[in-house]
Amino acid sequence: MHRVTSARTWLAFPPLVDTNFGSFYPSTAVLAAYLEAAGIDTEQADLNEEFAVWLLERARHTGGRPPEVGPETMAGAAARWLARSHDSVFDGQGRHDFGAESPYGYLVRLLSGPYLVDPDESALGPVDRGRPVVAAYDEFYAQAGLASRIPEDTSLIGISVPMGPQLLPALLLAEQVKALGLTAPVVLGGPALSLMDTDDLGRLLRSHPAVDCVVRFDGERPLLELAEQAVADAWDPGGVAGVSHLSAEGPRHNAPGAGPNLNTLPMPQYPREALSLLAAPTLAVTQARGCYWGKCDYCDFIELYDGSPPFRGRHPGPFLDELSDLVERFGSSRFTFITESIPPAFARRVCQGLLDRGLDITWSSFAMVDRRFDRELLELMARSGCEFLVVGMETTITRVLELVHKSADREENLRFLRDARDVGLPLIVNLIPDLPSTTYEEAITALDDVAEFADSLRSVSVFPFEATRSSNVGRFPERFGLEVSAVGGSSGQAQYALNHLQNTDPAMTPGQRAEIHRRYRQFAESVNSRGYRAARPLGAEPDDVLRFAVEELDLLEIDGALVCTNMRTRERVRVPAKAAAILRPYVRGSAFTRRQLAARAGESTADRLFSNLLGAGMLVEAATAGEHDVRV
Ligand code: B12
Ligand code: SF4
Repeated sequence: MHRVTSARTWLAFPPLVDTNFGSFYPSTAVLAAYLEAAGIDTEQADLNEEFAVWLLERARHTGGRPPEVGPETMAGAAARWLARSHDSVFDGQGRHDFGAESPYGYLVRLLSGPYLVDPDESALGPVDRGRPVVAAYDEFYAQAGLASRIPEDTSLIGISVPMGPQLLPALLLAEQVKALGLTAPVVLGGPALSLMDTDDLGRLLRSHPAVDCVVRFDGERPLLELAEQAVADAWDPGGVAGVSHLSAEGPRHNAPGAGPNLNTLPMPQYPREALSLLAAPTLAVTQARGCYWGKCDYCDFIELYDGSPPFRGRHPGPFLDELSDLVERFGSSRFTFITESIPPAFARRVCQGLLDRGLDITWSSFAMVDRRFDRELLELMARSGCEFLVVGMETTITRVLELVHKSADREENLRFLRDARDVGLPLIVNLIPDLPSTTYEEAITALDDVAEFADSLRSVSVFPFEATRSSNVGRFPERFGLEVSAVGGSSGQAQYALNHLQNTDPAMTPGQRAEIHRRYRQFAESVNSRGYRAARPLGAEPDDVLRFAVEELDLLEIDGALVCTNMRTRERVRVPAKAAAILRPYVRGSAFTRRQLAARAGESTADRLFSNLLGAGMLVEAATAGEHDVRV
């Protein structure tokens, strides 16, 4: 086979990371910078963002009924509504407003739900072409115009797979690229592959010949070496540290070498054209690889850097320089720090540096509860633009925290919550209701503890416990009171079923666990929905003039019943057929009063309908009865 010999690498970020819509994930930018510094041209393709746009177009072209989306689901409502309100997720300049801060961005994420595939065992075998989701991805790639976008003289194609749900689309992309007749080797890398068991990786390589090799852990050095081999027409992945490939004898997994010193890395090369399409991207700046604590037994984050020291941090100076550079070059103002948990000493110096340089940005970061985040430092962080910290608190039960080797105990956790509240530093608190050995009573106590601070939290995320095979808990389940079993629930939280260890935890009965999950979720929902629940219109008087909030509503008729979804407040009500018939004259936006409704339906029915619709945010005030009519 004749190989091309130009020094050009094409790097792609495939779907599906819906939570990254509207932003640019940094892996390709970081790798491109490293290759470019060594004289290798690179091109980057954010196919994940393109997939979001494709979904929106598909919703439009199918009249809001894409074939994979059930019409009664929230995704179905999102498809119908976005098909007619397409502009709501673009800004005045046509840039994507899909991110977490956009009021309707969540609808694009909802729309992508049916395409999210959590890879299980079946991902290791050949692709099942009968699956509708496979056909959808094939269709997406077909219209993406890969043939004209990947230069013919490309010497290497890299596909970045940080998250589990990207695995299937990445494998399909590899096949598509090979089907174009390109001879460039296809290399996959990213955390989803680094965390994969090597036996599984071997099976994957055997059944996916379109993948020439996989890079595990830090990508810079192995990718450069592979790219240089490809350019020199001397392809030999077996000679590169950190690479898994299929040799004549079967799958081979080379031990990884040490990753680069983060202080010597060039600045990430974010592609200007891709960023110019985004209304308010959050850019990522590397703070560290590895965690300065690194002891929590259920944690996978610390498993990502085999071959390297457990913690590599950056100096505050170059970190601040990178922030200044990104502000200057792209006008960016929102950043996320890439770190498992920001070290307090680093935070102090960077926050002071931000204030000294007058850098007007907002930033967010993972952090762990550490007594060195005292009230004064938390206040400095808030002042320097910290939009929020994501804190993996998990629980407040000291016994359990000690068992899994978390750093803080109950008192420290509560102190942290109190100080953050008092200085106005918003927190996103992650909770795991059922860390190994947690009893029902303990789970309730922890919930009560955190609920005390509900008003001051930005949001709460609940992650039912999931033992991953690549963590200490997965390797030594008996130390944590877990019984390995053939069956056992997977919450889907890791979104990577392949890495799930089936187990049962006898500390709670299945019924208790379900009840605990329900209570935690209810708590999280009550905190998280505060921001978007509308203030209710009054409508208390019989002659108050109201109408359906048609601009915000999706209405679906099923056998005469009406399913109303408010796309802004995310609320949904099902109006039975009889009541729907009474409301029919008004569902297109005509104004009406309770008195008018009572005349048609009787006092008590009108009262009930009114309070249900008002309670669920389906009605708004209108100017005058009968004069307002908005097209649905
Ligand atoms: C920040 C973050 C996010 C952010 C990303 C925002 C951003 N950065 O722009 C958001 C919020 C989107 C996110 C979402 C999720 N995340 Co996340 N995230 C992270 C985190 C903490 C950092 C990611 C990052 O920016 N890294 C910096 C880049 C430069 O590093 P990198 O991607 O690892 O790339 C390096 C190497 O992997 C390699 N490499 C990468 N690509 C390629 C390609 C080639 C060809 C080669 C050779 C090498 C290579 O080289 C790079 C340089 O060394 C990681 C943990 C971590 N420390 O990496 C988890 C992590 C990636 N996330 C994880 C998970 C589970 C999720 C979610 C699924 C969680 C959930 N249940 O909702 C969701 C995704 C859901 C979805 N479908 O949308 C897991 C993935 C595990 C797995 N097997 O799937 C990780 C590893 C954390 C963990 N251990 O649990 N996440
Ligand atoms: S603090 Fe967070 S990242 Fe660090 S070891 Fe614990 S869970 Fe993992």
